[in-house]
Amino acid sequence: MDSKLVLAVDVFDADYALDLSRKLSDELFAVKINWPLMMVKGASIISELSKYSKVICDLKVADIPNTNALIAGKAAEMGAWGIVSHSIIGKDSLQAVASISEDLRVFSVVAMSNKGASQYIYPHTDELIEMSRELGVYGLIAPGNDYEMLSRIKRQAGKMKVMAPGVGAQGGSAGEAVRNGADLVVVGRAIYNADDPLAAARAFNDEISKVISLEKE
Ligand code: BMP
Repeated sequence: MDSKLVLAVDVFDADYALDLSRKLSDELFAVKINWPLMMVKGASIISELSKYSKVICDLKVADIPNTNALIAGKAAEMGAWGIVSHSIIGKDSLQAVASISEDLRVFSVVAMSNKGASQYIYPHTDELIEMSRELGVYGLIAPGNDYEMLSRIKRQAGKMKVMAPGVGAQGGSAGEAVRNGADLVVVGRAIYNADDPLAAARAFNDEISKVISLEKE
């Protein structure tokens, strides 16, 4: 299936993460792992999950270039399809991640879905997009619950893909996120905490498909 849905598997139970990724694989573009799962399972979870889906390592690397390169290098070695990096740390640090491997797509954080993002990141979003473009990154992280900011980022993204978390538990709607420019929609709790995660994932995909077909009309 040609899905735009990215499942955030922010759980501590690796068996549940693997089970969910296997059962939902047909509904997903990728699974996204973050520190909760990495902390209990280590980097081996990347290759385990890769059996079922593309894996995006949302480690939000935000360190000096050498440390960023060590982390991104390990993610690539374990088979990650993509990695999320902060960009506000500066060009040298983002470049260290971007130059690891052509097979490791970098998503650069240029805005976030939490309220506090408006304090320091939002005032620099336009510059961060420009810097990400210069470094040839694959994609940008934009808030799926702030449609004004999301569409502003999409307008400037050019070839870069826009991946939007903030949908479901954080109040954003998958349909509105896509209407406002999301190429990929991240959903975590609204799927992995659902009584029927497969049905929940299908419902998000239906919502997205409706918007896409309306846009085509
Ligand atoms: P949830 O759908 O349960 O709120 O999960 C969202 C996921 O996206 C989490 O992994 C979170 O760390 C991540 N995320 C986010 O919520 N907002 C951002 O701006 C960037 C993120 O990576």
